[in-house]
Order: sequence, then C-alpha cells, then structure tokens
Amino acid sequence: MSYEYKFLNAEMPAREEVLEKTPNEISKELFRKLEAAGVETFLERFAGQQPMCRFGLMGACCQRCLWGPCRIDPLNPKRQRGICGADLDLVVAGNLLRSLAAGCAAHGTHALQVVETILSCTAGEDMPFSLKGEERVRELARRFAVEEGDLHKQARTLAGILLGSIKGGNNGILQVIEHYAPQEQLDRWKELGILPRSAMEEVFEALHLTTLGSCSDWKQLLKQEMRTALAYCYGALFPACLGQEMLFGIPETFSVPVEVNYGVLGKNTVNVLIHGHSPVLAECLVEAAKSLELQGLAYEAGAEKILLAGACCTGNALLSRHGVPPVANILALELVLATGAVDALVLDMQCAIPGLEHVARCFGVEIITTYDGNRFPRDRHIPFSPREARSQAREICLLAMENFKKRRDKDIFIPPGKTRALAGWGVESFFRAFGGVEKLGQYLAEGKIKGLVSIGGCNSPKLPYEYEHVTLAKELIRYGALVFTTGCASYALLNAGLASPEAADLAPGGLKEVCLKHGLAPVIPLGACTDNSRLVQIYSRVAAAAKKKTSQMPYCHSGPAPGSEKNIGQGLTFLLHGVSVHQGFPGGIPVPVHRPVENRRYHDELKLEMSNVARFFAEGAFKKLGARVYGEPYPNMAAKTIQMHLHRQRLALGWGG
Ligand code: NFS
Repeated sequence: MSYEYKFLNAEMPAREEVLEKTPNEISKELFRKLEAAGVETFLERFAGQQPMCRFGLMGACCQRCLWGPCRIDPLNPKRQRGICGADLDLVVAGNLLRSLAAGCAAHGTHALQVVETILSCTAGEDMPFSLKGEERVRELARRFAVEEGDLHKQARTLAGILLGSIKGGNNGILQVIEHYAPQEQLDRWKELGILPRSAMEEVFEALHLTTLGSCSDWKQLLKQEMRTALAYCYGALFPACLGQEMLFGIPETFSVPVEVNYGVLGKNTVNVLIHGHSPVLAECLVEAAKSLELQGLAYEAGAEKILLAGACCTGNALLSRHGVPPVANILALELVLATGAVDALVLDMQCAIPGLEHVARCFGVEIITTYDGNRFPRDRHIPFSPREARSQAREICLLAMENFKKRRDKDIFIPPGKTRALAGWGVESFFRAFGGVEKLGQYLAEGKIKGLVSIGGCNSPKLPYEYEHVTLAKELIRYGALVFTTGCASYALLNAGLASPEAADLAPGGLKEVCLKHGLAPVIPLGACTDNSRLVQIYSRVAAAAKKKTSQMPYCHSGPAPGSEKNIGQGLTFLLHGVSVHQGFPGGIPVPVHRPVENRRYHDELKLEMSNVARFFAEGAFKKLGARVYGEPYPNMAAKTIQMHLHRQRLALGWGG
C-alpha cells in the first residue's frame, strides 16, 4: 500500500511497502521488532501525517510573516497571491532561500567548531589535539601563500582565512573561492554577480530579503539563492573539510576492507555509537577507547572491549580516518537502538530526530549530548570543551560501561549481517589509486568509465528506506559509471556491499577492469556531507586534466531522498559548478516531474508546479551554468535519466556512447 499524490505524479510508501522494498534485511527485522514491542517510530508518525498538505509539498505555502499562512493556488483566481501580494514565484523562491539559509547555518556551525578548535589548539597551551594533518597544513600554506615556518603559526593563519569564509571581515573575493573554484565557474559567477561574502553574511542577507516587504522580485531572490549556495560551499563545506584534515589528517586508504552494517555490534562489547557532524570530540573518543586503562576497565566490567560505531556524518568521518564501522544513518538510528545493544549514543550536533529519545528510553540507551544547542529533554549533557576533551571522552566511555553492566543480562537482539567496504578515501588517496588524475580522465574518454556520479544526502520517509539509493547505484554501476557517495546515502550503499571489491562484478567490462586493476570498488565513500567539497575538487580536477569544462563532462550528482535543508545547498553547489543534479522525491529544489499525463485534472495540477522558479532549475539554469536539475522520484527511472544525461555529455564530447 502507498499514499497517492497525483498532483506530484508519485506516491509515498506506507509501512508494508517500506518493509517490502527496504534492501537491508536487518532493517526489516528491526522494524518488525519495534512494531512487536509497540514502540513508535517514524513509520507510525509518517502514517499519522497522511495526507500531506499539497501546498506545503509544492512550496506554495508561505508562513514567513504573521499575516499568513497564505496558500498560493494559480488555478484558483482568488488565491493567486498571498495577502501581501506575493505570487507563486515569490513564495517558492523565498521558501527555498530560507531553507538553504538554514542548511548553510548548520554546516557553517560545524565548520566554526572545527576552525575554533584549530585556533585553540595552536594557541600554545596544553591541548588534547595536536595537528595530525601537517601535510594538509603545509599544502594549504603553499596554496594560500602563507609565510613558511612554524606549523602552528601557519595553521593559525590558515584558520584565520577559513574563519573569514565563515564569519566575514574579508576584503573582496573569499580566498577559499579564489584558490579552489575552477576559472570557468569563477568567471560565470562574476558575470552573474553572485560572488558571495561569508556564509554568515549571506545567511543574514537571505533572512533579510525574505522578511515581509523586503524583496518583491523572485529573480532577485534566486540570485541571493545562488550567492548563498556559493557561501554554503566555500564558507561551510570547504572550511569544515579542510579544517578537519588539518586537525586530524588526510584520509589514507585502508589496506583491508572495513566491516560495516548493524551486525558489527557485539553482545559482549561496550557499544558506543558516535553520532553527529563535527567529529572533534569523536576523535578523542577513538583515542580513549584504545587506551589500556579503559580497555582494562571494560574487561573488568565483563566486556570483551569497547566498540565504537558511527552514525550519520561523524560516522562517515570516523570511517574515513579510523575505519570505525558506520552503523546508522538518520533513519536507522531508531532501528539500531532497538537492538538493545547500544550503551551510549553520543551526539555532537545535528540530525538526531526528537523521536529518538522515546526509543532510547524504551531500550535503556543513554543519550549523551555534547553541543550546547543540540539537546534532548532527558539527555545527559557533557558540554564539549577542547581543553577538557580528553577527560570528557574518558567520562563518556565510563558511562557507557555502567550502562553495559545494567544491560548485560537483558534481551539483546543483533540480527547477524555484515558487509565489507573499502574506505579511507580523500582527494589525494582517490587520485593516487589511479596513479594520477590524468589516468582517470583517460578512462572516461575511452569509455571504460562511462561517467562519474555522486549519490549523497539523507534518507526520507517519503521513500522506501534505502531502496532508492541502492537501486539507483546498482543501475548506474551496471551502466558503467563510477559512483561516489557521501552523507547518509553512503550507509545504504555500504550496507548493500556496493563499496566492497566484489561489487565490481556488477559492472560491465570496462569499469570492472578498472576496479580490479586499481583495487577499487565501484562505489567510493568520500565522507560526510561537508566532504562534498572533495567531490567539487575531484570533478574540477578531472575536467581540467581532460582539458574540458566541468559542465561538458559526463558527471551527475544525485540526492535520491532529500531530507534536511542541508540537501538544498548540496544540490545547488553542484549545479553552480556545472554538474547537473538529480533530485528524488519531493526535492527541496522546486523542479517539475515530467510524466505523461492521463487526464485533464492531472495535467492542470502538474502545471501548478511549474512556477518560473521550477522552470529555471529545469531549463534556465542550463543557459547560465551549463547544468540543470532533474526531478525523478523512482530510482529505475532516475537511473535512466542520469544515464541519458551522461550519454548526451559523452556524445557532445565525441567520446562515444
Ligand atoms: Ni547530510 Fe549529515 Fe544524514 Fe542528511 Fe543529516 S547526517 S550533513 S543532512 S541526515 S545526509
């Protein structure tokens, strides 16, 4: 059974369909366990919200001022405009801009914590963090022409540059843009007048322009949209990713695959699930969990060891650097708590849904929050402080041990199941696997690799859990595309075994040969959502090596199941870099879903979605940026759409089909 949304030409899954289509058998078992135990999850809450408001779904409900809410309906002569006079385009563009600003603030806050940690740990006082990423500090210092010399001094200067991208105080163009943006794009952005100031300044302006009576021109809002998206990329993603590489090092590929999936949790281990986005305290937890003292105490408590597992983007970061197994993306968190085996859920910031607390209480899980704002009503709060991080990590492990003692004799249900994944990918280690970026360009031109496609972003209850990601990735591999993955999407692909070397068997001859020759899997996990900045670098460097523009290359980015507002910035980041974007259903970026129409009503309602804003992303963006957004909810059709896109790009390049 599913919930039909004819005006969107698609449906949303009810529980039965989720259970039928979810590719991970363990998820199914845990869904069933939660149901049998009568514990509410997102599935029940999602059912409770049906049917959803069509105006809300189409971005046509405006709640920004206190006169409304106003619902715009171009088919109803009385509802063509809101009370203030805003039409559909203005409402759609304004809603989009506000969502983008929220996502930018979230990733920007993450970046800020990372950069502030660099500043504290280079201040010369005794800190638990030493700069493990000397290689990145030196490389950035050369790139940004920082005076040679002391590592800490260079790192502080670089942190100042990154801070400028986040907070402002810059004269002229952001240095991060100047040094990382491909020239072709930079010229376009200058021409379009969308070069941003810092992330904070553009978020400020985005909120300003969307207040009552501030901007009546949807095109101006769209321009601010583009500017804010560039600020999101260069004032949030880049500073977070580069800052973490300075602090914790550049990922190096692991020689053996890492075991992933829920089955890595142990009945007799102290299981600490590390969740969030800013992996600063998490790094100390990795160190603490290895310490002889704490391992000894765990042993005395009756456990075999302390086992760390990752969730969401902090989990992705820990996988890349330490091989910590990723276990739960945003929607799996309720599931993994139902194992009864999690002794502590440690959250730094973001993407922990309020419903988690209920499941945590039912299964005796301690939620430990570490960032002042991201709290639960009944959490245990240990506010992160760089200076005390080491003792805080120790305290967290001790709390987890206490919980382990309490749950030891209780009913633990860890459905067996592990898959393997090749991990440790960053820009350098990825290119090194090919023996240089030129080789990758050559494979693309020869057609051994048909294209590069990234699959990122969240899960959404509006789609069968993980089904979209896995179906899409398998189809793309079968076509011969090399697939990157970031964020919560990567959990789906890793759990399905697509990042293991054996998955190369799915690929056609050319891609399989490349995977075998270079020791790759057809899916490359590149890290967290902020590590999409790595993808921006990879896409532009491969294009440069092939002597082509990024917008000419057979590339595509896909967010099959958009969830957080952060996904909007992701999609626009790629669009602005000339990489076309596929967006699953229903995306944050308004875009028409093209389908054959069956009757008059269907047709009229589809037209409603065709605001000028949606038309811009589907068509107009191509003229300005050389890329467009495709909206397609069904993964098999999405795969076809992406294949056709790659195919057209290849033909235009004379690279064959
Ligand atoms: Ni990205 Fe990471 Fe996951 Fe979505 Fe949240 S963890 S920043 S927003 S839910 S992919």
